[in-house]
Amino acid sequence: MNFSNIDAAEKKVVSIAILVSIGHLLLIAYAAMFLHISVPTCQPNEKLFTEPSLNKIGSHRYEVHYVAKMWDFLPKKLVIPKGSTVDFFLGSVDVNHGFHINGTLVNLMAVPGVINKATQKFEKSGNFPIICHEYCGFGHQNMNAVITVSDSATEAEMDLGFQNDKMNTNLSPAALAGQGHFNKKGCIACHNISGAPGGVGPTFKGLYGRREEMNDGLKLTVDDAYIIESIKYPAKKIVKGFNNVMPILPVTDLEILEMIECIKTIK
Ligand code: HEC
Ligand SMILES: [Cu+2]
Repeated sequence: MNFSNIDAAEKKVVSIAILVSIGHLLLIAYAAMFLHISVPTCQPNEKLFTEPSLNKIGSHRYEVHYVAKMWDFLPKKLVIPKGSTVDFFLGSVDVNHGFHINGTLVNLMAVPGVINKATQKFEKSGNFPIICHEYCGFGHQNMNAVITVSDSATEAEMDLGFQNDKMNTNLSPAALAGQGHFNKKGCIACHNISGAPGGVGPTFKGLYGRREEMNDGLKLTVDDAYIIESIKYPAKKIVKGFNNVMPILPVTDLEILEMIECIKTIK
C-alpha cells in the first residue's frame, strides 16, 4: 500500500480520528486507574442465575446478584452498612432492561443470557433508588428497587418485598412454598394479594372459586385446571378488563400446584 496516494485531506481526517480514539482510550484508563470509576464488564464465565442472592465476601464487602424481570428488580430492597463496597452482578430472565443506581455511576444493561458486573463503594448514607431506563413493556414505569445505605446497620440484608402485602407465615408447607414462588418468579409485579384495584393483572384475593368473565364473553369458575392453563398459556383466555400482557414464566408443574395451594388461602 502506498500512503502517498492518499489525498491530503483524507490523511488529515484519518490522523485526527486515530488521535481522538487514542485520547478516548487514555481517558478510560485514567478514569479506571486514577478516579476509580469502575468500568462495567461482561462476565462470560459466571453461571447464569434466576434468583437473587446476597453474599458477604469480606469486611464491608458484598456481592449481590440482581435479577431483572418484567417488571421488577430483585432484591427489591437492599440494606448495606455505610462504607460498604458492593459487586453488582446483573442478569435478566426475560427481555432487556436498564439498571441505573441513582446517585452513583452504576449504569448497566440487563440482557437475557448475559451477566454484567459493576462495583460501587457507598460512602454516604441514604436511599439510592434503582430504576429501569430501557423501555421493556407495558409495566416499565413500575420497575424499581432501592438500596438503603445505613449508618446503624452492621450487616447487609436483602428483602424480596411482597409488594405492600404482608407475608403470611401461618400456611401449610406447600402454600408457603407457593407464596415464595409468587415472590421469586415476579408474579407480584402484576398480581396483588390485598385486593387493591389498579394492578396490571387481577388480584389473587378471592381468586379460587370466583365466577369470572373473559373478554370473549365466556363465563367460568376459577378452579385448578383454569389456573394451570392461565399460567402455562396466559394468552388462551383473557380476563375481561385486562390486557394480554402476562408473560410465559419458567415454572415447573410442582411450583404451579404449590402456587394454587397458596391462592386457595388468599380469601
Ligand atoms: C406482566 C404482568 C404479569 C405477570 C408477571 C404475571 N401475570 Fe398473571 N396475569 C396478568 C394479566 C394482565 C392477567 C389477565 C389477563 C389474562 O387473563 O391473561 C393475568 C392472569 C392471571 C391468572 C388468571 C386470573 C383470573 O382472574 O382469572 C392467573 C391465575 C395468573 N395470572 C397467575 C400468574 C402467576 C402464578 C404468575 C407468576 C408465575 C403471573 N400470573 C405473572 C399479568 C401478569
Ligand atoms: Cu425493565
